[in-house]
Amino acid sequence: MATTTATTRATTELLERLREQIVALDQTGVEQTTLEALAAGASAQEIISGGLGPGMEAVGKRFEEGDFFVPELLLSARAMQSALDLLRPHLERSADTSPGTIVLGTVQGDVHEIGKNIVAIVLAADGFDVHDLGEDVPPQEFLDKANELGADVVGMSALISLAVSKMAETVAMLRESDFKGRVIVGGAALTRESAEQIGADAFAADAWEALGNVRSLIQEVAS
Ligand code: B12
Repeated sequence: MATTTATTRATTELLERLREQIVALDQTGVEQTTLEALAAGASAQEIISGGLGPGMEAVGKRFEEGDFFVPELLLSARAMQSALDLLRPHLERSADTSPGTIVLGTVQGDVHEIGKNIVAIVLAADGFDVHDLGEDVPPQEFLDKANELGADVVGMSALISLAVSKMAETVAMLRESDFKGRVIVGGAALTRESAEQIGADAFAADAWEALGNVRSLIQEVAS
């Protein structure tokens, strides 16, 4: 019991340090602390949800307040991305057969990719066949890939408000086509309400909610 408490305290401190190091744009520190947190028994999910993610939120706040500019955003994103590379092997594929095919991307006009990349890693770790189209993806590309692969689910990310209209356009194009699957959306520019308004089947606030929702959507498609 005493050991568990000590481990939890160590993890909490490491996650706090990770948040600070993201804001300090300290890539080497972020990498070291990520490895330390894994060694201390923290899961990849805890490290992302409790350390890296909140660190990026704090960076966003600094940007809003005028303390940070685009170069700082880029440096924080680079630190986050290299931590994700370290975590990837700890979210290894858990199934031999794929429960479904997902086409994923950030919509046209938006280059934010980190959140979408986390969703891709988490879904792939659960065995899904994930086709990541990258960022700034035009509606037609989502449509072509989804139909070519007979995708079960199309997942789209948007972080800038201006890109939400492109997402709506993509959903409309998918609905008008032969696409028989479901659509899930996410990213800081969306809410549950706006996701519904643009005609998506589901919304997720983070990658783990995305996983649960994708599983349910796939069941719907299969039945
Ligand atoms: C890092 C960053 C950048 C980096 C991105 C680097 C990269 N390679 O991705 C760079 C420097 C490129 C950048 C550029 C810009 N940015 Co920026 N950026 C950010 C910042 C600080 C963090 C984003 C991030 O990575 N968050 C961490 C991840 C883990 O969180 P997440 O993306 O929300 O993802 C989670 C969930 O949302 C969900 N999710 C995400 N995608 C999906 C998809 C699906 C299918 C599902 C189910 C779930 C899901 O799961 C994820 C994991 O749990 C945000 C601030 C913020 N609070 O979001 C601003 C922010 C998004 N940026 C902003 C702006 C304004 C810009 C610029 C216009 C700045 C400029 N003047 O040039 C440009 C836009 C360029 C463009 N056309 O896209 C604004 C957007 C405002 C708005 N509402 O429109 C924000 C909100 C900052 C702010 N507070 O003003 N940015």
